Amino acid sequence: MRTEKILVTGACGQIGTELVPALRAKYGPENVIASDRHLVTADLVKDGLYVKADVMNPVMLERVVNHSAITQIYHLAAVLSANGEQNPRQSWDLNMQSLLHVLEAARKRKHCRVFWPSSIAVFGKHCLPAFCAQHVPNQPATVYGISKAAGELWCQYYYDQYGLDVRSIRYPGLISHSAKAGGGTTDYAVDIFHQAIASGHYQCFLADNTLLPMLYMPDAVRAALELMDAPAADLSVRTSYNIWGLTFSPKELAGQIKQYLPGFNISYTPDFRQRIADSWPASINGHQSSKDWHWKYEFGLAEMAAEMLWHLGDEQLKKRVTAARAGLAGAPQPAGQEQWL
Ligand code: AKB
Repeated sequence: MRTEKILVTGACGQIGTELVPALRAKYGPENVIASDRHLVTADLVKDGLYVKADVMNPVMLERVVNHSAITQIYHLAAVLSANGEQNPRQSWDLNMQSLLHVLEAARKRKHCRVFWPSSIAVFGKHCLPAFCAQHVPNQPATVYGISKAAGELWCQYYYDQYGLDVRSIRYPGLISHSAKAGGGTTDYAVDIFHQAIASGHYQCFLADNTLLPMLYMPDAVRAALELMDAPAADLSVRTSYNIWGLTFSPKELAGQIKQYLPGFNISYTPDFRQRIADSWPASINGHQSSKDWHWKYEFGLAEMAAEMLWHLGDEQLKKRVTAARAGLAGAPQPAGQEQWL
């Protein structure tokens, strides 16, 4: 079995902060290079290899890939949906150029597998609002979504033309306790926990009943690892896979938080991000990923909210969450969304 040598770009972002430790645990810290364009002093540097590298510089990227004989690249660097709308041209350039640089570096290196996160932002107004299927005409409404939709086609192209083993997931909103959200439309689902604990109040930038697909970060990280481990012959999608996950609204999430912080209150002041959220489906159909690589998420809304509060809370809140969860042990769990079909 060959030793995998892994490069992660955009490693200091929301996904990288949890994916890099998972990769280091799986492949050994000596085999995983975290990289970002900012030199950071976080655990990513302390706990393993780190290079300061800009994915917009193809020469530098290829030097790292060749010098370390990289066999897998996780290309995470991107500008997300809300930030992207502030500077569309710059976001397009970063999202597209960096992907093309990575695909080229991997193609030239040969036998180098690529993981690239796409997003539910590829979906647009002509998609079904619920259980949006894998293959639909997608007309994204944001520059981020346009760059992800185009990127998916580039992945398919590199697979078809050069046999490049590139794999991708259309991530929904991701919720993590160890990394702040990074400029997306689903950020509220992370910020709400920080504000609930810090001040007992959250002013939400989406309307109370806005349903969006979401996933807890440990599930998102596991999905990337499982897809990258799947036998190539089993994969029928080389653009990007829909995956099953959660669906909830700000009001429903606030209700979960109130169970542990009864004084918590939320107000709603929708801003420009409401238009983006309204262009996305409330849920997606992940049937193909379950079929091809057996994807199943573990964390439901209640488990995710309890875990978030436990990780972010003080000793008192931790105790309250632990006690409440112990009381629930053995109780029937709510059905996963795929069972509603
Ligand atoms: C965003 O809100 O832009 C991202 C995403 C859904 O891809 N979290």
